[in-house]
Amino acid sequence: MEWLTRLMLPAQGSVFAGEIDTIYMALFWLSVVLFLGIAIPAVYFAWRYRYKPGRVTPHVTHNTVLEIIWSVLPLLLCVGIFFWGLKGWMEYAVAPGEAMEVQVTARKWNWAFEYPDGSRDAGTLHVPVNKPVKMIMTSEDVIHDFFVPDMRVKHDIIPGRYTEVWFTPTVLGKHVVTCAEYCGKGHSDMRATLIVESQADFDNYLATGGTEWEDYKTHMADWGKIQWERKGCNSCHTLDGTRSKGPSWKGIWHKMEKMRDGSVVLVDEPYIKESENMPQAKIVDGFEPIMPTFQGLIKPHDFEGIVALIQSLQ
Ligand code: HEC
Ligand SMILES: [Cu+2]
Repeated sequence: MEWLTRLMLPAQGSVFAGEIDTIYMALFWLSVVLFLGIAIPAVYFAWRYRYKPGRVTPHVTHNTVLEIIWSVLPLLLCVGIFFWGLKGWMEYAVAPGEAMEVQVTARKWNWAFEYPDGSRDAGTLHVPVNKPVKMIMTSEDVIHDFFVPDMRVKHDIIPGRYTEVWFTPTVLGKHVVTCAEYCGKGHSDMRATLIVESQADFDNYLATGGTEWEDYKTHMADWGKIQWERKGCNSCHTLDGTRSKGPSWKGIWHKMEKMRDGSVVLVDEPYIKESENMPQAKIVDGFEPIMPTFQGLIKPHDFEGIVALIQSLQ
């Protein structure tokens, strides 16, 4: 009957997909048996006891044995199904502690994902294979619903509140994420792609903040510009030579920069690194020592991008 399961249900992409399918198919077969067990006798009896002139229906009031059977059996069945479902629900209600947390923001009509390291993406959700992931979800407008059929997870997302869902993906490749709560005109377009990949690919993905690795290597300066905006360097540094609260980055690469104390420093990678981590160590002549430290806030690849950006501004 495995083929029928495959015909009726989407691919099994997570650890608990198999278990959910088992209970689903069990309920399906139970329904088939009950349906046939009721419908066939009903049709048969309608024919067998059809109207015939002169036939008198005997007067039957009740049948205690039969009534007990048809009350107690369904009761036991329902209680059994309840506890079977409850067991699964308990297992999947709470994510394991080591699960990676992804912040999901749903809005009319797209999805935004944010990873523990601050990387963000819209429309694609990357997760490493065989590791539990936990979605912490909220909505910016109306009620949406995070539904990944292959993972057998589906959960409402409510504005002003956080809801959670977790799963452990087991199948590499692309899976569909869709909204399962009618949320207006664009509801049917509200889709995203879940990409399950190896830990190494996932690490690369995070390292490049959502761009392809090859892409990133050739567009490092673009990545630097994104960091310049995201990390707030743009509030004090311009890229076009205009003086702001800090020196513009245009033309500073490999320049001999004059410091407040009269010394002269070559603007190279170590100097940029020092400016980022210990901005007070050397103060550029003519500027105030107001730059905050970014120690620990700029990942190595973000730094590479910033350096590439500064190099590109000749
Ligand atoms: C609050 C304003 C402010 C922000 C935000 C800021 N800086 Fe600065 N930065 C300055 C000032 C002022 C100077 C010059 C004085 C000094 O050397 O500390 C400076 C100097 C520098 C220098 C040396 C420039 C030169 O011409 O020698 C580098 C490199 C630099 N900042 C990088 C960054 C990076 C990277 C970021 C963002 C991650 C950043 N800054 C964010 C104010 C800021
Ligand atoms: Cu929606």
